[in-house]
Amino acid sequence: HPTYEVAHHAGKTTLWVVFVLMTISSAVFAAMSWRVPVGKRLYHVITTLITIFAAISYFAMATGAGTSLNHIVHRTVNKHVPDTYDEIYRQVYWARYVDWSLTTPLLLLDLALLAGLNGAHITMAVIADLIMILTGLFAAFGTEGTPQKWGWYTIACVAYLVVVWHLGVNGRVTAAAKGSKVGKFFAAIAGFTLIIWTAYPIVWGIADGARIVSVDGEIMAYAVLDILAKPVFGFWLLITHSRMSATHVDV
Ligand code: RET
Repeated sequence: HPTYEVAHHAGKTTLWVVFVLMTISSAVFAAMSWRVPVGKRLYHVITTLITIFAAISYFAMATGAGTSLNHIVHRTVNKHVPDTYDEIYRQVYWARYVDWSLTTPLLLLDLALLAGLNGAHITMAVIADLIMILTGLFAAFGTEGTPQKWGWYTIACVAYLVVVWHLGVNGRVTAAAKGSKVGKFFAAIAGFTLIIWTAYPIVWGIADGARIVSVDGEIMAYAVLDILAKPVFGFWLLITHSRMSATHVDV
């Protein structure tokens, strides 16, 4: 008798709510971009695309697409009786990884432009980020009880550290060189990003990984994080950009 770990009413409702919030945010960001000259719209364009991609991905998930059942055979070893096997099917929303593979590089680009990071650092950060998301996807479908699942997860965490290194360490230095206002703003918004982003592998570990949290719980946790990482981050960046001329980029 296999067990099914799938989304129920609370999870599905949450997906629709986030779809609506991402759509509204996209419209507001687009409207904000029309109020500034084209030459000052780079952050607006990047930030609007981020919430548009998220809205598309949430539409897919809310309508029951972008998901598949991961087949798990869980072995319990007991030396006094024969081993027992539990068969589990857990819903994995792979649409998230499609979303993240497009939106996390764009979020990094926002931060990299703000910091004035050079091309070498931007390329390394974006590619390490892509490796993190793709190996995270492999982890999500990796076979339990073999080194696959947590092996991929470990590789993804190493890639994440590379991202943190480029943005957190090098970005801080170049941002501070743009003046103390930009330096302080970068430290604040990059610090916020670091906290939010670090919560993703933790949620993954206890929900997808260890399966301690239900699929509904997982949907709600990612919903809160996605709203902080995209719309809240975006409003903070665009409003500060409009008030702080030193954040301007000539690209
Ligand atoms: C995974 C699992 C493997 C280990 C690591 C992960 C990191 C994911 C991150 C995701 C960030 C997503 C954002 C979405 C925006 O809405 C893939 C969960 C390290 C950092 C910011």
